[in-house]
Amino acid sequence: MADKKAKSIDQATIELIEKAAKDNCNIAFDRADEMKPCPIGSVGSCCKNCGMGPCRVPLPRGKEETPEEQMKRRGICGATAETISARNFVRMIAGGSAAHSDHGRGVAELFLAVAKGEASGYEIKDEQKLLQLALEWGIEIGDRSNNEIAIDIGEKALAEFGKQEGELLFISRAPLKRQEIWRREGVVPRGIDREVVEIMHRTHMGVDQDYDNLLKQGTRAALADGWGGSMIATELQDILFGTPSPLLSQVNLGVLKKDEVNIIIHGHEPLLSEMIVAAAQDPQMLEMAKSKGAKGINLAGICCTANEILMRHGVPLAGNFLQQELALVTGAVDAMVVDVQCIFESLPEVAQCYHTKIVTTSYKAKMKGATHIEFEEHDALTSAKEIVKLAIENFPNRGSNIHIPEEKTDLIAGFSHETINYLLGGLFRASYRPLNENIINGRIRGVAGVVGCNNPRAMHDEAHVAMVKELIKNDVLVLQTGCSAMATAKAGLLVPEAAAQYAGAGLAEVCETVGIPPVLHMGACVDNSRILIAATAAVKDGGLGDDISDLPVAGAAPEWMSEKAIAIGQYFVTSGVFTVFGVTWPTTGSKEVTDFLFEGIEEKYGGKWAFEQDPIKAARLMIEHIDKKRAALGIDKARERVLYDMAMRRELDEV
Ligand code: SF4
Ligand code: MSK
Repeated sequence: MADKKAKSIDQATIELIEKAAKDNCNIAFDRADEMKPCPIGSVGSCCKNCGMGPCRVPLPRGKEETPEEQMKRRGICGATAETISARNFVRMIAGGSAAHSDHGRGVAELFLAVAKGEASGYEIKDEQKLLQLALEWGIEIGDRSNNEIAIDIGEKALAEFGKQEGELLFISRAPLKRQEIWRREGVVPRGIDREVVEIMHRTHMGVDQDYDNLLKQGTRAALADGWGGSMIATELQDILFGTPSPLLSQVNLGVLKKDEVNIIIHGHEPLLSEMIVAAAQDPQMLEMAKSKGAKGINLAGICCTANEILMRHGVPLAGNFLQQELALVTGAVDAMVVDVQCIFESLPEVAQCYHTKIVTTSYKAKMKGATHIEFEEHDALTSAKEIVKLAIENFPNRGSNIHIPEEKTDLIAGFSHETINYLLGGLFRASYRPLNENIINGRIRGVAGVVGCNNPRAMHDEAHVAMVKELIKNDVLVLQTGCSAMATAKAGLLVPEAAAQYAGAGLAEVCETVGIPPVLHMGACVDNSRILIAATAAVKDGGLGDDISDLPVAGAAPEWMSEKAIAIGQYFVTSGVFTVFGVTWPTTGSKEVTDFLFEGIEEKYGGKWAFEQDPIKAARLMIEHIDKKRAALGIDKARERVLYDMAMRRELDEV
């Protein structure tokens, strides 16, 4: 059992929080203690969308509100608590979709530059995926070169952002029934930028004043993220940098090395970090490191940039979101390179307690107190070498106040949709059939996507680990991305041996037969689009209904904090997935809006939200939902027999 007073279940984190206190270094855990969340803003009841406000419309405490009282709860402009709550919620979706999608746009721009031969150092790594996408998008292949084909793909991908009319291209990947639902509800996204801009317009003072209509636009923008911007990012990154396949690496702050130059890569976009991986292996750089007394150059990652370079190069993970400051507190990080998203503005301040250089690399994300070395796509290797050099030169400045925790755990990552396909079906008959069959026969009860951040309002990593353990114990195969995958990796759940130790008998049998962990690391936050593809592949393989909402699947973000998590949750829900969030829920200031998101939305989209802070209870809600879907499919009886059926056991052995 975790010590309830501790701020984390992770020993490395606990040690470094203590060290930060000794070093008089203020970190997020301290700030969370010092500043409680605003009780009005946290439930979505504060509007500051114009200069007449901010207007606060909190629920009255301790008593049921009469309809008359409810009508009086309005902003100066007359906006109701419902409108204010829905506006705040969909603005979060706009923020999240914009972040993922602008990442996708950056990838598309680099992709096009590479195809045109204007970005030296990069090349197309996955030809098969390039050709598949060309076929899917109706781009001529013939005897054209890869670069010629890639130019057409890059242009088509970029046009998705500004498309004024029509449907996003990847919408056609969804099961047909799902596409019909979206068309019926009028939420098929047009251009990604258009959907985000329309949210900002409709939530401006005095525009859309119907919460249902606001949430509808929120759905359209969220779908533009999941089946648009994020999917474009994932697909083009795979073509450019290689589609991930399983590899072994390690996670936690123990991956830092006392006698090497430590460089941490943090953020979300792998464009420059791909080059930093190359620069860190450059013989000249290694020579320079040795001349400064270091034995080598050690790269490690934080947050989703880390997941990207882990999945493709096996670069170890230093830690997740709440460990970013703690990496500096070790005193052993010579440079931390950041790109965009999830980066604490406090990093330069924390770095001052030690010797670390903070390097910003995106013109979109600068910080006071950091060194800016801009990512130059036309000559990225030069920027990357400059950064590595800066870190090497800083190595001799390390003080003696160093503590690298011992904790580091093995993990297997790299489970792209393509890999799962091959692993289950074999190279020549790649398919989801074995997965579907094992779901139908009940060895696998269902599949859960557990994703998202850390949040210092909850014990670091506890909910991720407790929830995932409960799910796999109950034979639910878990797919993960983001900081959640790192949390469970630290707990030792991302190795094949975890199946025997933690999984239920049915899931363990399947994992042992295929040789996979019971928890599959699928990548970064934009790679939640891989989960949509995997779900669609399971539908298309047959036997589990004809829509994502028929599948025995569920989603969760037990320690979420970012607007991106809300966008992801909304596209999961409106793609037909029951999705549970922990920590806090941002619309509870309005009963109508919350009731709609928790119940009414299911009638329209077949998926719905839930909020549960207790990770075990949340896991049980997911399992209940999975069982309900199994019953609807008529496969609930198979599960009752599964542990007793020797013929089925023999059949599995023969796979
Ligand atoms: Fe207040 Fe309306 Fe202005 Fe919001 S838009 S701050 S509710 S007056
Ligand atoms: S990095 S969005 S804290 S998962 Fe993708 Fe982690 Fe959440 Fe950032």
